[in-house]
Amino acid sequence: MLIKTPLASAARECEITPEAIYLSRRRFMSAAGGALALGAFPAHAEAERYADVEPGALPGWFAEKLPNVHWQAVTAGEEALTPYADATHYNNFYEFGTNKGDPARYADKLEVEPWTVVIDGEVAKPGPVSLEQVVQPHRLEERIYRLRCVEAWSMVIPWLGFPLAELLKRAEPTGNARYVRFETKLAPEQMAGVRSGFSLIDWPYVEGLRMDEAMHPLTIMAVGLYGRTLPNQNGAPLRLVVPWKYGFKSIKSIVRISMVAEQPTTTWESLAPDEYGFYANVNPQVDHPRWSQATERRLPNSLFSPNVIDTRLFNGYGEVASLYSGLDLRKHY
Ligand SMILES: Nc1nc2c(c(=O)[nH]1)N[C@H]1C(S)=C(S)[C@@H](COP(=O)(O)O)O[C@H]1N2
Ligand SMILES: [Mo]
Repeated sequence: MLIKTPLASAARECEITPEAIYLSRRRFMSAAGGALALGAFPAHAEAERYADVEPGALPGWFAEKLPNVHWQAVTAGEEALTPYADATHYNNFYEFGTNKGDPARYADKLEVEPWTVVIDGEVAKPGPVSLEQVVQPHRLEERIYRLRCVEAWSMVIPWLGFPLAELLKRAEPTGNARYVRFETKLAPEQMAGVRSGFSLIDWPYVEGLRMDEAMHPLTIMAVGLYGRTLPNQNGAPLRLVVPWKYGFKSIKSIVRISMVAEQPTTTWESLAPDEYGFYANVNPQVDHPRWSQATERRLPNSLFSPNVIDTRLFNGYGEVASLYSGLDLRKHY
């Protein structure tokens, strides 16, 4: 999503990523024995599925949720999960740099403990809440979703999270709440990409949803993936996941959730409004001005197995279509 330099950045990423993935695979293979010994998973099948995931200590707020997780609450059918190493080493998180390997390299600097989220705006119960308070009342569900980036690559990721609707209702939105605005943490001393000034983004990263989109049961707040907490590069400790929209809507490392009356100004829309819309629904018939959106590269891929598949309207989540009846999807891209 680098503005004006798409070819240069694409070439660079192709060269860098396979090496990063190769190295991390080797590391995970040697760690695989230890992952099972940790015994953090309630069911044998889950442990098998995620046997190659990096072992590590789990924070209390997460560990206490694991025995009651609703595994595979939503699946992607027969579609294979993207390997953990790819999902955690091919990332967009511009606060840590614009190359796909930068977040995995630099996001460990992000301090995620303690973490506070401010909930405010058109709500009866505003206030700062700790991460523990945000998560505590909710049962975690595993949602295996396709993630389709606007750059025409995609993955299949098993998130752990809960419906955003449940969290918003706790704050008791007023009748004036028509949109939800989300903000990412801004900590330049921890974020090499912010300090570099290279990406032209006016920080903090901001995203937004219409209230009915936010309340849709497919929209989740994610706190984990592959049976673990979120790695920093994937948006620890709390991020949005909206599977029928381009990946840039799924904002990471959230510190503020505001219910508002007016459509919020969002990061990519304000940077290049003719290229990135507020809605950003996945749509194979509405091309990006500089490339087609009809197909996508399902990662991992390579020169010899490009793994190109057709992109589907709403990323295959056709049940959201009723949210947009009467809306011209070409105009409101
Ligand atoms: N704060 C923040 N959130 C962000 C981004 C970002 O640069 N900063 N990139 C977005 C984009 S373009 C995509 S495709 C997804 C990638 O999520 P993943 O790295 O977990 O796959 O995160 C989204 N959320
Ligand atoms: Mo993206």
